[in-house]
Amino acid sequence: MSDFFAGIDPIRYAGPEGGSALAYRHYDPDERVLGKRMEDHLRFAVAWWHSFAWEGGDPFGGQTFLRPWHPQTTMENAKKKADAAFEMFRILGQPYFCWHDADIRPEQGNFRVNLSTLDEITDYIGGKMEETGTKCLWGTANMFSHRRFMAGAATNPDPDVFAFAAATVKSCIDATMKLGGENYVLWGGREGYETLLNTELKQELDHMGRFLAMVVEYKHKIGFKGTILVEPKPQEPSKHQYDFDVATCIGFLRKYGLEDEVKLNIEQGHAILAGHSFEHEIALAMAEGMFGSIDMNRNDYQSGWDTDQFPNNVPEVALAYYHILKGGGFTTGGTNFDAKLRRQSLGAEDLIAAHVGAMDVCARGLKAAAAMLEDGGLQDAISERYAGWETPEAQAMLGSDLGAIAQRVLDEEIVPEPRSGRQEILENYVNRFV
Ligand code: XUL
Ligand code: CO
Repeated sequence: MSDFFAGIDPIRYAGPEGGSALAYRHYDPDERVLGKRMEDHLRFAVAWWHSFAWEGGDPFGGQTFLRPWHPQTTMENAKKKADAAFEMFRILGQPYFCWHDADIRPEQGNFRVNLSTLDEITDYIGGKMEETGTKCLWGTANMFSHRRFMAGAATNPDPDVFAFAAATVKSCIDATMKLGGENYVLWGGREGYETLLNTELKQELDHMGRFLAMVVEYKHKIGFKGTILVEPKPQEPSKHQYDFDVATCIGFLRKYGLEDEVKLNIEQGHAILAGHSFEHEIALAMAEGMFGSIDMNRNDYQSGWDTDQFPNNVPEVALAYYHILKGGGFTTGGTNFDAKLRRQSLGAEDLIAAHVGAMDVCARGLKAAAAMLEDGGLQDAISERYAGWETPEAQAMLGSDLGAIAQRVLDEEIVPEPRSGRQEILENYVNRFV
């Protein structure tokens, strides 16, 4: 037991008018949305790194949070941190959590020690999962914080770092499988480069492709049933990251023959950094059959960096879930709050309130998305806009050639008539639901 959250009762659904600051107003796990429980649609996960490991630093100053499990350099404190985590999971009642190896055990620098501490802490966490029923959505390896990874992991010019990274990922897939994880994520924070002056770009891409293929081979070898996910991000910490956005990742996966094996974990803030909207990234991954999971957060639109704030914009979230529902919803994926407090938000109550608010925003977004889908107005407008393609002549054109098409334009004196895209009307329509 941890007393970090002492005095905070489990959060209950109190309805939209609920009085207390710490109550769900929209997230009711058992409420049915499109015939399925809300909890089963959203599949919320808490991120161990931001909620428990992050100490409140920024580029101009260090730690602001003084947690009872700091410093995070001993196994004793790793266990205290796990106690606090499971106490928070009990209060929130969310079904899942996600972790990096470096979040859950101290980093002691030597692979043999890292292996045994990971084993010890996953025994400890596994016991708590059994007691409480909280599950692991995904695990991952942190291959971007330690100085050994400063020039990348799979893309490092030093083969010893490639080897260390491969050993680390093997241990983290093993640990994810041990904890019943439903996915395994690779985010290549330093898989990229700072300057071409010292970088062999093609070789690095080939190494990254081979590394990912080895991950897939290993997953099959040990019978891990979870989904392998890669997480796009354009930059930060690297100046250029190879997994820039969904489109880049899809091209990469196809080049290395991994398109049927690997799916995407899409983060709102990363989409914004890449110059896209969240729903664009989701819709593109859905269209290509590579949608896996989401990291839900938001970026500050003025800062231009990855601020990882908790989501609070219902219209944006509604459009994201609209595309998720339209594509059939999550299978092994879920909604992971890859989001951290502001560094002045010191209290245990701040941490709980951040998650409660975020879960409510997602629940409102989901309900709005479901209502739009049921109403069908957006789909009707799209079907109408593309209706011309249902004619036999239009379909035949796709199997034709430029010469024949040109002849038809001459023969039939085709003069296209521009039509309204009705954007404002559709924006007004969406606003009726959010
Ligand atoms: C970093 C980020 C990571 C990944 C997991 O921007 O999103 O936390 O989600 O490594
Ligand atoms: Co993320």
